[in-house]
Amino acid sequence: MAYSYDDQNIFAKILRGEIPNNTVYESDHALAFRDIEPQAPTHVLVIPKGPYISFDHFAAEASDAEIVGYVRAISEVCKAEGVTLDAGEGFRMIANAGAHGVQEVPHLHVHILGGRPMGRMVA
Ligand code: IU
Repeated sequence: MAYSYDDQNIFAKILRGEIPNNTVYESDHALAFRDIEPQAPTHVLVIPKGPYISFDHFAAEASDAEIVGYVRAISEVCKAEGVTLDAGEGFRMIANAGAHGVQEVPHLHVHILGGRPMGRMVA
């Protein structure tokens, strides 16, 4: 199925500054903010600034600079939240995609969850 990016999605509005958010990190290529319904002591969403719906879309279409910037942003968030293996107890990263992935907001976002042991992954 062909995709088309909806620039009225809530994260696009956040990126344009039309809706406030609780930013924890920002760079040229990425923005990270706290999830409004946190599922763990640390629950941060990391989004690329470009118009990408899902991780596969991003991985196929983004420039090398965008990809490196996004991955580094995830690293910086994990460090700032104290959940890295070096400074903390680890974390879970989730990127839901599409209907079967139960993706609510159609702009790529990685969930960084930490601060407590997660449950075993089940589908
Ligand atoms: P999902 O991976 O698309 O299912 O998750 C969307 C997340 O976005 C979910 O955890 C919401 O709580 C979160 N969220 C948010 O942080 N701010 C918002 O304005 C909206 C959703 I709408």
